[in-house]
Amino acid sequence: MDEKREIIEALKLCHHFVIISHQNIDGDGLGSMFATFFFLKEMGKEAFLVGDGVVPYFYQFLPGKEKMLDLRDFYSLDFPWEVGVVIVLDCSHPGRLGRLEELCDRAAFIINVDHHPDNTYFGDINWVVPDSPSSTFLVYELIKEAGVEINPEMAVNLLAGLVTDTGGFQFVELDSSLLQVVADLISSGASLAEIMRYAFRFRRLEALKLLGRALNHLFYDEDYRFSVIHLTQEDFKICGAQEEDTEGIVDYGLYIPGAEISLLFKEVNNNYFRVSLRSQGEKDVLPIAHHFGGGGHRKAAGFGIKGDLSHVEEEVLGIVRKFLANSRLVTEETRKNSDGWNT
Ligand SMILES: [Mn+2]
Repeated sequence: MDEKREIIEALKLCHHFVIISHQNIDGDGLGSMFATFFFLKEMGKEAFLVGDGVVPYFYQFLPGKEKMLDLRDFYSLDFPWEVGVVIVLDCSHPGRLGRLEELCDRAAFIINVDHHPDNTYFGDINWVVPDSPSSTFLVYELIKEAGVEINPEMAVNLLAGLVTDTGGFQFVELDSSLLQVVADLISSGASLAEIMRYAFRFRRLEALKLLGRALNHLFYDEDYRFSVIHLTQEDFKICGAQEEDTEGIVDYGLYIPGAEISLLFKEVNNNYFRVSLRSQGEKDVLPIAHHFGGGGHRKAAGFGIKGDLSHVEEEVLGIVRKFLANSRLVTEETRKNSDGWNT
């Protein structure tokens, strides 16, 4: 039996579910959680959405967000059962769950559905498909396989995950089979224009001011073809901005013709930086993230690092240059070899 069928059998068999996703939640994490919640409701099950932190304001339009419980609210519920089945979505390993990790420790059974290539297979059932454009795409397949009709609440969430994780279908080839899934979700009640607007253009003034500062700081290394943007605590303070206001800023580094990698340093606490990495073309940024103890995808990854800005930048950029020099050597080597073969 494949994992998809196994999951459906487990869902049929059990009655109570806890649904969680990674900390610093994004559109795919939320979309997967909410769509799974409405799917389980449709199956007549009891499900709880448990979160760590607030839902960013530009994702508040997603149906289901009002059902989200904080961990403390969840524990204060008078529930007649222990933490039974925990469904973990869009999360490569329990360490990325933050405070929610303890739900995994208490779980009798863990269902792990994800598309991160560095997933650690921490569940009792692990359905991990690195080629999948989003985790909501997997939830979509699950709902289809179960023969449950997709209602508008599910459709909006499923499409939102797909749209946000692919940068509005810019980081993935929108082929006819994927377009058919999009069409199916639209005919089930999702509006692509609405999702696009909230995900990419619905930004408060503080976020736009922060974007302005970020672009002013942008540095481009012509030799190695990467961009660097940093945002310090001072930048956040001056703009009255929060970490959620950095959404999408790292992508601007890739606008420069020839840029292969973009880095964003966010000082989220004094001398603690969260670093976002993006790439386009053939470059894989996951090894850089792994080098610093982080994770993610080949074209979108991240990690955390302590220190003051100049030291942190020096250390990280040193590794980035080394990595790019190596990967260029490899490319040149391949070209030489292939020339050799051709002549
Ligand atoms: Mn995802």
